[in-house]
Amino acid sequence: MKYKGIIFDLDGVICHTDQYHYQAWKKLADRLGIYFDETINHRLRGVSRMASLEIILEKYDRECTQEEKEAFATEKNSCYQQLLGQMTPDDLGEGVKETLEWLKSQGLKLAIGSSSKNAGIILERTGLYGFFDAVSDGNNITKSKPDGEVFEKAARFIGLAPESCLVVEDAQAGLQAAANAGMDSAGIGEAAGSDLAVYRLERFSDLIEVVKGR
Ligand code: B16
Ligand code: MG
Repeated sequence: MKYKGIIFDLDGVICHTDQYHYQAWKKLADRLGIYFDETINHRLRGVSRMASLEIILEKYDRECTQEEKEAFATEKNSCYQQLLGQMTPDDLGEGVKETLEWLKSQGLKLAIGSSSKNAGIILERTGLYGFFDAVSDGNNITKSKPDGEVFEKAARFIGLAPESCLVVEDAQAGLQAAANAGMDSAGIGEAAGSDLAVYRLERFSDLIEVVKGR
C-alpha cells in the first residue's frame, strides 16, 4: 500500500459538527447585532476558534479589547459544548465507522488531525474515543491550519514520515495544511473540488479504493 497511515480531520469529515459551530456563532453574532450568514460561516471551516472570531468581528462596528474577545470566544464555546452534548454515534458520517474499521484491519495507523480543542468530547460522544492510534488537536498546537503543525504532530505521534501519510480534509485551510506538512490529501465535500486535493472522495468509503491504489 502507498500509505502507512491516514490522518483525519474531524469536523466535516468524521462527523458534522459544522452545523453546531454555525448555531453557536450565530447566537453570539445575533446577541451582538453582527451580521452573520452561511457564506461567512464557510470561511470558518478548519480555522481556530480565535481566528474564527476575528472573521466574525470584521462586521462589528466597534473595536474590541482582548478581554472582550476572550469572553466572546468562551461564550460561543459554552453554547457549542451544550450542542455537542446531544451528539450520539448516529452523528458519524455515512459509512465512516465501517470504513475506519476496514482501514484499521489492514494494519494502517489512524490518527485525528483537528484544529478543535473539543476533539476529545466529540470522539467520546460519537463512540470513537480510544479508537485512533493518536489524536493531534487544538490542544497540542501553537499554529492552526493552514499551518502544517497539526498534521506534522499527528505523523510524529504515529511514528510515520510525512510521505507515508494521507490526510483526509473537508476544508481548503486543511488541504493547504497537508501540503505544508508534505503530505498527500484526499478532499471530501467541498474540498473534493479543490486543486490542492490529490484525491477526490465522493463518499467516505471511497478511501478504500484510494488506499488499495486503484
Ligand atoms: P474549537 P477541524 C475545526 O475543526 C473547525 O472546522 C473549525 O470550524 C473550528 O473553529 C475549529 O475546529 C476550532 O474548534 O472551537 O472546538 O476549538 O475541521 O480542524 O476538525
Ligand atoms: Mg474540517
